[in-house]
Formats: sequence, structure tokens, C-alpha cells
Amino acid sequence: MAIEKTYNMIKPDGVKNGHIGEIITRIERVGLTIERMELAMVTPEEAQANYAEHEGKPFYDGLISYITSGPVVKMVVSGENAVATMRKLMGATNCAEAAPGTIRGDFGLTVDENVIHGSDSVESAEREIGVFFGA
Ligand code: IDP
Ligand code: MG
Repeated sequence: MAIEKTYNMIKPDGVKNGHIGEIITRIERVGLTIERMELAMVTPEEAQANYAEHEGKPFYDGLISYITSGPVVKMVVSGENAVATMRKLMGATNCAEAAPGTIRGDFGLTVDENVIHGSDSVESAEREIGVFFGA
């Protein structure tokens, strides 16, 4: 048993395009638990903290302005292998390469607007939950 917590976020395009309900349904259907959830704007400080590993990359400035461009849905999701299970539900980073049946494969078209964020490890999840929900 590996009960984990992960940080997920429906990004501005997912909210704007009306996919909150369908995404939440997929998370619940697989058996994971939504422990916390909030509709909010991402502040520039939160965006920089969340994406520090990408600072200096060509897409960094666009990524920060996109993630702060409209409301997101912030979530703490928990359950068996929650980190890997959410990454599986999300699909590949680039929606154009994400398999049909995944959230990114079904609700997005590009890499720069890719519908949902999910932590890539238990350590990242702890850090990101702290950034977005406080310690
Ligand atoms: P992930 O979200 O699947 O973990 P990362 O490589 O951690 O993917 O990238 C973080 C975010 O940065 C992506 O979700 C996407 O929004 C954005 N991103 C990554 N690579 C590119 C790119 O090549 N062009 C534009 N945006 C990108
Ligand atoms: Mg990542």
C-alpha cells in the first residue's frame, strides 16, 4: 500500500473551456479522493515557485503568463499511488501526443495549453501543496 497525496491543478484553458466537471469525474471514478479543492487565480509568486525548474527555458515566460491568465482549480488528491495514477490519467505533456482517453488527449491540442498540472513525485507534491495551500 502506498497512500500518497498529489497536487493537481485544472489550468486556465481547462476551466475556460468548461471541463472542470469531466476532469473531476475521472479522478473520482478511478477511486482517488479529492481532499481539498479551490477555484482561484495563481499569483506570479506561486507560478514562479511551482515552475522554478523551468526558469531560463524558452517557454518559461509564456508558461508563467498562461498559468496566471485566468482562474484554475487547485486540488489535493489522495489515494493509492496517487502521483503516478494522476500522471496516467493526465497523459503526455504535449496534448498532441497524449493518448485518447487521457485528460490531455481528450481536452487539449497543444503543449502550451495542456489542461492540467500534476506533481511528478511525492517530494514535488509536498512542495507544491505547500506553495498552493500553505504548510
Ligand atoms: P508536465 O506538466 O507534464 O510535468 P513539464 O515538463 O514539467 O511537464 O512542463 C511543465 C509545463 O510547462 C507543461 O505542463 C506545459 O504547460 C509547459 N511546457 C513544457 N514544455 C513546453 C514546451 O516545449 N512549450 C511550451 N510549454 C511547455
Ligand atoms: Mg512537471
